[in-house]
Amino acid sequence: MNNDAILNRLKSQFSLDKAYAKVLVVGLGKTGMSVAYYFRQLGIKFAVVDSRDKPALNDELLEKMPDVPVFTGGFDEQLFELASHIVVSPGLSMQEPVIQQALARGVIALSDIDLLACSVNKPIVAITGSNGKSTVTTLLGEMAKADSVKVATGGNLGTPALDLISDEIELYILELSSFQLERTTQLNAAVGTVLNISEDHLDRYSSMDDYITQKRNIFTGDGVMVINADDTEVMKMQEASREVITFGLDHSADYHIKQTENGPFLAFKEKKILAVNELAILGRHNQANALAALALAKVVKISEKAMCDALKHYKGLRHRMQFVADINGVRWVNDSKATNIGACIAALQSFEGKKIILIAGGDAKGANMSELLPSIIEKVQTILVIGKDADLIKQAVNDLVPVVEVGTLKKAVKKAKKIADVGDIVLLSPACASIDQFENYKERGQCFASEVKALM
Ligand code: UMA
Ligand code: ADP
Repeated sequence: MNNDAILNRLKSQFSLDKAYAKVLVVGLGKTGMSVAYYFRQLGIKFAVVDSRDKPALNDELLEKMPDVPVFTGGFDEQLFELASHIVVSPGLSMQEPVIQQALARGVIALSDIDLLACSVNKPIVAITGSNGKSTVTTLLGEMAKADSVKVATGGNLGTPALDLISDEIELYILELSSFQLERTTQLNAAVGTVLNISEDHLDRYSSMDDYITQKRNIFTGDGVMVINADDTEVMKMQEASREVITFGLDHSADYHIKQTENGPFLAFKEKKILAVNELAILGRHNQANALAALALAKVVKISEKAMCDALKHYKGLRHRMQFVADINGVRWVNDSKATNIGACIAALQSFEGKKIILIAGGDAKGANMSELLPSIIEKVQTILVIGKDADLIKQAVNDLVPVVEVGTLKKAVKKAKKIADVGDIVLLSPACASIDQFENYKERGQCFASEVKALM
């Protein structure tokens, strides 16, 4: 789309008139920087504010746009009082008092995702859920590439949505977090999905209902809804006036697993698509992810051959159920991205028997750890707990399975080495965020992998 067309849309959808708008970009991380480039390209004036003394991308902004006013080290109320529009980064809660006061005064809040939706006229696929977002986003991206579609994938995945915009792109695939969705009002994706709902980010939301309400925003508009038939909360999101496609492992669904004499198949209604044993990604939860990706791909008209090619080759992302090493018959698996309970349960359920030595703990983000208990009792022989909320896991397990408080990941690896026997699996699947002890889940996963490799 050309700049004039985008400016017209911004004016009609958000009353954002280049001549009069006083835009405040709130937050100077990756998102804030992408918003700055976007407004600069459209010739819209703006200021930037960040509560941190030295925000992540301050130097880049100063270098690339030295004329842009930047305010750091706090949120000055007066600055917000001058604004007609605010674009708030996902890392910031919309409950910040200055933001709430601005909204009460009638300031218009929009997100980078709203801006993207205003600025492209190619289909957008929008993917959210408590778990599986990155896997489904990248898998669908591989399906599109296998069909020679010029595709851009990003959002919460890493590349900010606005940095994806290019005239060449034929399809946008966005991974969206509840933080991004909570401030997005005009998405209107061609197709959207909520993959699943389990407890997460309860340090940011007042209740599960609040969290679920934000997730539901993915369906704003009139696009096709891809719904997980196994998830009662997601099932409730269906709208009678909309086209709905379902997927599920346990309940009747359009995309499901069909048992045949040649084994289980991914199937659409009666039609077999691909044998489950041809999937390159492993674990039952990944069968659900594959079904969701098939449903989304069908809506955006990706050929079935391309879908199957991708499913046969896509091996998944790092730090998600990643095999690290087999040392003297003990398998070590890195699932550092399991930052909530649902992901940890999925990991535990991916293994047969009761052979897992589980390394878990970190920042529980307000979650109730006792939900892990049934899977722990079924699958885990010993738990090594680490991090800030180690005690929450210990209390939840209540001696029903041996728990050892090791404190750090390095110590956990050493302890696991001592107690593991041939045939055991040492699984890092923390059910918690990493930020109490690491920069992020990647650093945690790398630490695990290097400690394990040092044992070889
Ligand atoms: N912050 C301040 N003051 C500010 C602005 C930010 O203290 O004025 C803090 C935030 O509280 C947060 C950090 O700075 O701790 C980063 O926040 P941000 O909004 O500036 O982050 P960005 O660099 O813009 O990255 C964001 C997403 N980050 C978050 O949602 C926290 C990235 O998702 C996303 O990849 C990126 O936009 C591009 O779309 C990361 C993430 O952790 C991977 N997501 C959460 C998750 O997956 O669980 C939701
Ligand atoms: P997200 O982007 O939503 O965090 P990822 O694909 O990065 O999702 O996976 C995060 C964690 O969730 C990993 O531990 C992974 O094994 C697990 N996971 C992936 N898909 C599912 C699913 N459908 N249900 C439960 N857990 C899942």
